[in-house]
Amino acid sequence: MQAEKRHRQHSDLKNRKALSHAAPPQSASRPVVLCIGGSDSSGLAGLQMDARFCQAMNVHQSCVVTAITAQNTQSVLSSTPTSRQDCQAQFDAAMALKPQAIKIGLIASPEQLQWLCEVLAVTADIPVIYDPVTVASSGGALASQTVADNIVSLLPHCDLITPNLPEAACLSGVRINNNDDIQASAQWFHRHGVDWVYVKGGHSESNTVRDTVSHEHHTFGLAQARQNTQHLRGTGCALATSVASAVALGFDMVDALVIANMAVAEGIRHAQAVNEETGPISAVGFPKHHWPHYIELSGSAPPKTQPPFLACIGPHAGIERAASETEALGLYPVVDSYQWLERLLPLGIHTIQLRIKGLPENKLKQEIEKSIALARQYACRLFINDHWKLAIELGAYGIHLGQEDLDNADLNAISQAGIRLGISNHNHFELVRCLAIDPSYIACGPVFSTQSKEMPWVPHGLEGLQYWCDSLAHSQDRPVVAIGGINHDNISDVARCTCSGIALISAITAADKPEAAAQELLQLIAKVKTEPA
Ligand code: 3NM
Repeated sequence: MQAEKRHRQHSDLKNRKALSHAAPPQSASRPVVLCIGGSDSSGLAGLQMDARFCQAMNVHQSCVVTAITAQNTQSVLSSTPTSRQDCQAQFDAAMALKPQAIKIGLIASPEQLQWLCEVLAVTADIPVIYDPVTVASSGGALASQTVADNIVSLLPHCDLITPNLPEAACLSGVRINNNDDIQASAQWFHRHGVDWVYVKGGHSESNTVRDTVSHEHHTFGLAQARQNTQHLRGTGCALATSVASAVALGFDMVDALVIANMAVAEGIRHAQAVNEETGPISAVGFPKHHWPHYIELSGSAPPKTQPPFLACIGPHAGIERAASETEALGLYPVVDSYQWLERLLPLGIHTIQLRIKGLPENKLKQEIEKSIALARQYACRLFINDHWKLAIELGAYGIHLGQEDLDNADLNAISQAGIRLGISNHNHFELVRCLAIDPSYIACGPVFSTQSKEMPWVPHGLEGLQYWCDSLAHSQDRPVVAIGGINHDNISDVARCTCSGIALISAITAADKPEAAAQELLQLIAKVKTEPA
C-alpha cells in the first residue's frame, strides 16, 4: 500500500537559503547524522564507510544496524537482518542525539521496510536521504526482492533518493539507454513522492561520469572525468552520507548535492587498494577541489556554448597599466553614480563597478557613457552592473551580473563583444553554474554581514573566503573577488585571504570622508602585500 505523502515540517529545503552556508561552517558543536544500514565486515561499504565520511565531513554519526553482513572484496558471504525490536531500540537511542539528517542504506527485510515507514512518519521534520542499496558492488544480493517490490511505501518519506543507473532502472521499471530515460526514471520517483532524485552515472560506459539531479521542473547534470581506478567500493554510501552530512551542517539540498559530488570525486582520486585487493573510496575531508561540470538539462538556463570571456588580470587584462598593477583587481568600490567615479578614480583605483538602480533609460545611458569615458581615461576596469544591453552598446570594459540576472542576459553577445564578465556567487550550486560559464572573475560573498543589500545567506567569514580562494586557486585567470561587509577594520584580514579583488560599498560611500577612507583602504591592502608570505 502506498503511504500518504509525508508532511514536511521542514518545508521545502530549497527555500532554506537563510540557513545555507557557502563554505564549511566552523562550529564548536558537531551536528549528527543518523545512518540506518548494514554493517559490512570488510569495511569497504555500509555503515563503516558512512562513519568515515561523517568524520571527514565533521559531523557525528549515530546508527541503526539493519543487517550483519559477512563480506570480502569478492562477494557477500552472508547477510543477517536485525529484528524490528533491535532496530527500534537502536533508533530510540540514536534519536536522543537529535540527528539533523537521516541517511538510509540497506533495508534488509520487509519487516524493516514497514518499521521504517512507521518511524519516519513521526520524524517528518528530519530530512531523509535514501541510497536504495539492493546489491553490493561485488555483485552479492543484500536486500530481498520483496523489499524492492514494496519500496514505493518508503518513497514519500524520503527527501532525496540516490540510485545508480541499474537501481534507477530496476526500481522505476524504466529501461535506461539514454539521458531521456534517466529523466523518465526520475519522474517515476517524483510521482511516488520524492522531491529530489540524484541518479549516479558511474555505471555508464562513458569516459565522463554524468550524474543527473532532478527536482520539480529543474534537471541538471554534474559531470566529472572518469578516473582510472578499480578502487570504487563504497562510493554510493559515500555520496549519500556526504549529502546527509552537508544537510546536517546547514547547507541547502542543492548545495549538498554539489558538495557530495565533489567529495566522491576527491575520494576516488585518493582511493587505494587494501592489501593489493580492490579497495574503497577514501574519505578525505570537506571537499575543496574536483568541481563538477554543470550541464543544464531543463528550464531557463544561460547558454553554455559562448566563447570564453577575456581575462581581467594579468597581461591580457586589456588595460594600459604597469604589469604589477594588473596582477590583481585590488580595491574594488561599487558605486551608484558617475560622480563617484570622478571622486575616486584620481586616487589610483584600478577596478570599479557602476551599480545604478531605478534611473530612467535616457539618464542611465548618459551616466554609463560618461563613466566609460572617464574610466578609460584613468585606465580603470569599469564593470557595469546588470545593464548588459547598454554596456554592449556603449562598449564597456566589463559587466557584472548577479545570479538572478544570468538567465536573462545574452552571455554569448557579451562574450562576442569582447566584454569581460564578473558573476556574484553565494554557495556551491551558484558557483558550479558559474564555473560552466567561465567568467572573467568570480565574486564570493557575503564575507561579513552587510546592510547594503538584502542577504539571505549566512556570512562566510574569513574561513569561508579562504575556502573559495583555495578552491578556485588552480585557475589563475579567474580571480576571486570578496564582497560583503568589508571595512577598514577587517580589510587587512580579507587581503590576506589571497583574493584578487576586494569589493565594497558602504566603507567608502557611507564614510564621513570617502576619499580619505578610500586612500586608507588602498594603503591597508598595499601594506598586506609587503608582509612576508
Ligand atoms: N553583493 P557593503 S554583498 C552588492 O554577497 C553586494 O553578493 C553582495 O556592500 C554579495 O560593502 C553586497 O556595504 C553589498 O557591505 C556590499
